[in-house]
Amino acid sequence: MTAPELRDAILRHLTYSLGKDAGTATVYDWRLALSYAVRDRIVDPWFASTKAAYAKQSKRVYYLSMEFLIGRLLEDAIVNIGLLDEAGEAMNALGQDLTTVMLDEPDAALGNGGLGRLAACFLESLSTIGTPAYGYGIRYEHGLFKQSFFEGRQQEAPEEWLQQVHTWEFERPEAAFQIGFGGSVKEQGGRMLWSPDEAVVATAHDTPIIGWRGRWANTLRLWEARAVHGFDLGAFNRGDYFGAAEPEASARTISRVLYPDDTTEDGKRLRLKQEYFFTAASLRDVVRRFDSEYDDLSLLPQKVAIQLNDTHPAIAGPELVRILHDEKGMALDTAIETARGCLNYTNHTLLPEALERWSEGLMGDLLPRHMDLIRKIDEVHAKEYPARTVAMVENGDVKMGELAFTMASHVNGVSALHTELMKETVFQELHALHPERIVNQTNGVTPRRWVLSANPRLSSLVSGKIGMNWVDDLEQLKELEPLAEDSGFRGDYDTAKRSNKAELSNWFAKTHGVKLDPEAMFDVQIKRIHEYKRQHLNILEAIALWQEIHDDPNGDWTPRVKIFGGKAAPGYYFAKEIIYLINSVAEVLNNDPVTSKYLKVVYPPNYNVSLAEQLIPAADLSEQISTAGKEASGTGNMKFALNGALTIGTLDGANVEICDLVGPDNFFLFGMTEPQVVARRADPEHAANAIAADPRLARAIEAIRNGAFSGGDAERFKPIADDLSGKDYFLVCSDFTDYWRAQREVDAAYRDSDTWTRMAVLNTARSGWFSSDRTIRGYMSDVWRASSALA
Ligand code: F58
Repeated sequence: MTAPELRDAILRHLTYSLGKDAGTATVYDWRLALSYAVRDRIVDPWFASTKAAYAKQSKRVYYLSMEFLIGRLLEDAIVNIGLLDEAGEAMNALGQDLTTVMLDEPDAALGNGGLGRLAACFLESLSTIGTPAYGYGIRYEHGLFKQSFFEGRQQEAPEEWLQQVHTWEFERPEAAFQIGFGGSVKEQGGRMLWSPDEAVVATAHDTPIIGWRGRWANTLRLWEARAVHGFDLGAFNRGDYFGAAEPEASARTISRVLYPDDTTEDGKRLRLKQEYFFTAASLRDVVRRFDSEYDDLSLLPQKVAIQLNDTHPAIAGPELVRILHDEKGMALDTAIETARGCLNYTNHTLLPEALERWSEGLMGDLLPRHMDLIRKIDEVHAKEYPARTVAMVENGDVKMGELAFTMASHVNGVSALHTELMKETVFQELHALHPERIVNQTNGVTPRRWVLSANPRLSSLVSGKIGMNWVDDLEQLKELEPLAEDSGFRGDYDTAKRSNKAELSNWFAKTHGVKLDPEAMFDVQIKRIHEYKRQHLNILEAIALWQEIHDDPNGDWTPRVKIFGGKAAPGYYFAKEIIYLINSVAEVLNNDPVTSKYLKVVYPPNYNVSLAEQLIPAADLSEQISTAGKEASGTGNMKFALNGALTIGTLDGANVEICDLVGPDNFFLFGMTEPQVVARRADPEHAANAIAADPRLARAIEAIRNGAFSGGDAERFKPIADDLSGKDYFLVCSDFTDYWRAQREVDAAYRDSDTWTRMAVLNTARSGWFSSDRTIRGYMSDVWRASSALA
């Protein structure tokens, strides 16, 4: 398609799809018109892909995930169909700026963090590779809350992405399933029959996901909950206007919000309903598609691979057994085997508080037949493995990890270290019984979004040297390695980074009124706020550095801007205290006439996918400082390394693999290893000892305690100071001294700009393995036994 053809297509949509005239069209109108014109180019390859998968009788991959953190889709689509230049020209010809129009798109935040973003990267890679696949999830009316700060504290407001027309989806009223809850189970003619006493309708909304070079497109199918009988006319005519609309409002609650607060009984019930709602609708769709092609259910595992993204869809085990056994009449043992043949499970965390458990009472009340089947599955397993001691139901709770594991062909970890720890900790016994089941698939990220689109300057520099094929095969970045010794290339690489930093500084000035010096080191920590991720270690180091600069204001300090980004779960008290502390420290440091030229702290609110796309290409230093053993993998760490930010990090999650690949000389490693963490924690005096041994640490904590960041109010940050000097479960104090040492090495390295750039180039050149294309190929060969449908 040429630019003039695209321009005409945009004008046609503006006129005939939107009923707008070019003279009065707003940026929103132009964005919609452009999106429709681009979408038109995706529909044909999408149909062709669907038909090819049927014609080839391909095995299909079904990725079940409560979260898809897709962000904006317009640029992805334009880039993947190769129309970026044409779109720029076409918009110019129409008197519009492409970037402005693309930035008008709301950021679809149907996820919390890494787990949801991983699902989005996987969808893009599946389409790029040409694997016939569907993503299945929930079409939340409200995605992750919008974060703002009021006097330094996090405020939450509802996210409203669907207030605008969502241009990428197609509603499929014909693809709808009734999903039941509650009721009872009776025997009828030798079969168990579940009669729910409540039902909602799941309606499908399809979004095509186009792969790189536009060769293949898969579907993201998101379910919306609707009432079976939407409107009670009788009630309305009796004057009960609210009552008349109640069935619809109540059904829609299920797809209303991402991750409802589950600290109350009602919240727990709603969350479990959401899980069953989307899992059941997806499985019915899978079985319907299978039935339309084959008439032998024993073929199911050959034709269907289902990936459970964490335990949120783990009810898929009993649900598939219910369909096969209760509905299709398969013998129970065979049904369990067949279901297991299709199912696989990815674990994303070892934190005990994050492992899902549902009370037997709630499960039995909401899903009585599933509760029976869970007990049956456990019995069958126990009979087969009499040595087993860990039961699926413990102290009145159903353990979803055990259920998912027992019903899966493969269980995977998301980094090498995490996978080994899974074997040693949460799944120790199950692993001993099923030593082949746990496999590793280290996470990856899509290079189309995270390098090509997000960092055009670096991308064109790379393509100018090694051609464009790195976008298809990221390990080709290795060819850049010799260029690390080429001063001309290093100069260009440095220029690209500086330009990204200057652009970010301008954005900060415009949107937040802060001036950042692009010559300063941009030190970035962006991720959910969590104690194990240790944003408080980072801010503690900032405090200690601020104090040290005050001691020697004429010293030779390396200017730095610490950039934080991330949201805290609304009910996570301590994480919110950390946010408050960071903002309060920022207030003091940024207004300090002595130190602020050397050290600033900024925390733009509402960190999301789009902000990550801006921050990562401009980062010099990537903070990956979790307590060893706690971060399952990380994916931000990979995005930073690819974009030439050096990592300061612990031996945790995929940091281990990053450090291995880029080389320890190009990575600022610090802190205890996982076994050292376990040993240190056993000493109840660990924090006190660490503080006694490091006066710098003692002084920084003392400043928090005595009100230096709270206008003298010693009460305000007492909980943080007390935690640090008391329990300090995540060992901030014990790792502080080595973190400080590593940070000073960072300072020294940054002052030698040429050496720094050399290290950065090597990070880019050696991080190609972290493409999600590689990860998906790993799942295809080791887990799904699926292949690409592209010849
Ligand atoms: C993340 N988990 C891991 N969970 O923390 C991270 O190390 C890993 O790289 C990533 O998964 C992908 O494997 C994560 O993001 C969640 O967001 C939960 C979702 C359900 C509610 C609680 C948070």
